This record gives sequence, structure tokens and C-alpha cells, in this order.
Amino acid sequence: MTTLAHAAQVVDEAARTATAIPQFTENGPLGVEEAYAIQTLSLERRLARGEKLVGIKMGLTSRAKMVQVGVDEVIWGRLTDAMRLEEGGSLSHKRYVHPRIEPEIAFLMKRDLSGAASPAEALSAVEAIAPAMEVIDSRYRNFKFALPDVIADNSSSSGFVIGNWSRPDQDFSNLGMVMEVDGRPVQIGSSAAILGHPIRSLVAASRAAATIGGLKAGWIVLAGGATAAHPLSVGETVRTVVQNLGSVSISVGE
Ligand code: OOG
Ligand code: MG
Repeated sequence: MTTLAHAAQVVDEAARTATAIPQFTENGPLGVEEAYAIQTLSLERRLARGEKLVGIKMGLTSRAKMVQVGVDEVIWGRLTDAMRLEEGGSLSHKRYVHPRIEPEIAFLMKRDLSGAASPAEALSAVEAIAPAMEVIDSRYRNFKFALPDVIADNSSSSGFVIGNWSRPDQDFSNLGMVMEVDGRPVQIGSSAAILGHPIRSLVAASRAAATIGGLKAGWIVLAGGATAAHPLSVGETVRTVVQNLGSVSISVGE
């Protein structure tokens, strides 16, 4: 087994068994390209178990997120059908190491999109937009990592929940976003925090996805957290309200 395949097994097992692991970069340097290769190999293990690729997530597209984790480059990861959580449903806390949740905007692709695209071209490939939340769960101890570590770990992506879809032909450049825990606001922000306009995250996603054959019609793309993430505790209900788009919620079970 090559080193990359071994690393993919380690990170995949850590996710599957909700067990924290040491950072790969503690044992020596790891390049960004190698890190994405590990991510791809660990995705292949999941596809072999029957999961289906349904889209990608963009990460560290807002200042608040970059500051929270101390990494300041845009990253991306894969979304599978097994990661989707039911809107208004619940998740099981013990299936994660130390889960956090963050308010996002989701895109549903109407057409394939790959490589360099203008914001207008990217928008024309969008079927719908929706309020969303991503559950992130770094597999690394203490939620601490360097850029290559987090990339190898599917950019911390662990789950996602999506609210009602809306038409994309509306101004979503600067929508108020509030994330509440049991009715109490814990994070307040705006869609403008996502690279100045969430469509820029889709432009970045198109470029990133060129390395894996492009974004596909029917895929979901998460634009990235607009605010810092909230650490989840058992018993909480978390709801994100996005101006004009509606809300999305999830409860945290044992
Ligand atoms: C890295 C993933 C970042 C986002 O939306 O910015 C991310 C992390 O915070 O662990 O998903
Ligand atoms: Mg995110």
C-alpha cells in the first residue's frame, strides 16, 4: 500500500469510527496536491461502500472561518448522499468526534460547469439556491490542523442540511444570516461575507472541480460558512434563517 493510500485509510477509519487522530503534518511535510490525492482516495473507499457523490463543499471562503481555524486559503471537499441530514430532523452526536455547525448557502446545479467561469456564467448554471448548514468535524485532535491536514480530511465536511430551494434570479449578494441555538442567536452575518458574494464561491468551485471532471447537473455546492462555526451539544436545536430564503434546522441527539 502506498503512503497516500495508507493515509486515506487512516482518515477514512477515523471518520467512520468517530476517533480523533494526530495531524499528518506532525510526521513530516505534506503537499497540497498530495493532500487532495488522500481526499480522493478516502472518497473512493466511501464510494466502494456504496455512498454516492452528490456535490462539493467550499471552505474558508469567509474571513470569520479563516480566523476561526487559522488557515487562510480556500479549500474544498466532497459531499456524498450519506452525509445529507433531513431538514428539521436530528443528528447523532456520538457519530462525530467534535462536531460543529455553520450557516451556509447551497447551490443546486442545473447544468455541468467546469474550469474558468465568470460569475454570470456560473449563475446561469444554477437551478436554485437555499439556506443550508454544514456539519464539520475535524478528525484531528482538538480540531487543530494545517492546510494539508484539513484537505486530506475532506475539508472537515461531515454532514449537511438544506432548506427550501428558491429561484436564483434574485439578489443574494448581501442577505442577512442568523444562526440560532434554541431560539437564541449565536452567529449573525451576511451572505456577502462569502467572498463578497456567494456566486464567487461557485466560480471557485467550478475551477476546483475541473480536476475531478467538473461540477455536474444535479449536484449541490455549499458556498462555505458565512460566520464562525458553533460547537454542537446534545439537546440543542440549531436553526439558520437567511433573509428572503427561509430557514433550515437540525436537532442534536445522543
Ligand atoms: C474547515 C472547513 C471550512 C467552511 O465553510 O469554511 C468550511 C474547518 O472549519 O474545519 O467548511
Ligand atoms: Mg463549511
